[in-house]
Amino acid sequence: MSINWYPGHMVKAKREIEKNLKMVDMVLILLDARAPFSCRNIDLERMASKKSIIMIFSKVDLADSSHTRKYISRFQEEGIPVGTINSLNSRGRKEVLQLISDTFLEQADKMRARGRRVRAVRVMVAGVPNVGKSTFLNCLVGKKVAQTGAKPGVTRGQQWIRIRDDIELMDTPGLMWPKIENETQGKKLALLDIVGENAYQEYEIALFLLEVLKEKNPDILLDKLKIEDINKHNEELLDNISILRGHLLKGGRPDTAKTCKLLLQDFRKGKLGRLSLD
Ligand SMILES: Nc1nc2c(ncn2[C@@H]2O[C@H](COP(=O)(O)OP(=O)(O)OP(=O)(O)O)[C@@H](O)[C@H]2O)c(=O)[nH]1
Ligand SMILES: [Mg+2]
Repeated sequence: MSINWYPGHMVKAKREIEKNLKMVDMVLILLDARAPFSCRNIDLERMASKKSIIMIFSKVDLADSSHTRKYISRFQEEGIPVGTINSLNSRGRKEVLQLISDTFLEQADKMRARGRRVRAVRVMVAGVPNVGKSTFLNCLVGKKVAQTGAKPGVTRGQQWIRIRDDIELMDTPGLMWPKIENETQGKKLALLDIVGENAYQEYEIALFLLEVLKEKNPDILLDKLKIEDINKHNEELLDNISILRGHLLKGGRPDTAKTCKLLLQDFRKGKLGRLSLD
């Protein structure tokens, strides 16, 4: 199965970002902390290369902390300023704001050197679908602003939200198109609910999840999913889970479709525990 997802509105998303880039000093790219490399889009990074770029791992509460630390080092080795946030409880908010102003310092110095007045840094938040852009924006602003932005048919000027004296945010986050380079990455993005559900089959993605669990965190299979023997084919494990959870069709056959759906849901809500994919 190859996951190929690039619906029409992603073309529009790209154009929108191109247009909005002209108005900002900095692009803050949100990446899912569970798979930050898979969420990256080199095309966007190229488009934004004349601006400052910082990357923030979202949903850090759902990721495995030891992996998060490793991913952070790898981004830093590339010279990318990086931070983390849990937008649901605002943990990391202060650090993100500090990272924004620190990153802008160099640009501000250049402005000063050219005799220009240094104004507040203008930041656009961008990220793939469902990565947490709206929640993040609301968290930074401290009240609900996102969601109200997208009104089809209503054209209006860009709004800026002042977060601090030195930071202004574009009120609508940029929808970034996922760039899928290979099958595994596509499956990760499907698992994270980043590609639309019409691009994959839940069965395949549930099998992929079981494979990842076997490899990275068998304790989840043993303790959370109560599987006794994990050394079986994934298809068989799935049947075991159906039976354990009582997902059965008439005649007692496992209701695989139901199990897949609920398994994916549980993972996405963090009910299986913290898990990193990259
Ligand atoms: N656990 C956890 N969930 C989060 C976090 N941030 C966002 N979410 C959840 O992720 C889901 C998507 O969040 P949104 O803010 O709507 O994401 P978005 O990027 O704006 O999505 P689109 O506008 O559809 O592209 C929601 O269910 C949020 O509650 C976080 O830091 N931790
Ligand atoms: Mg949104």
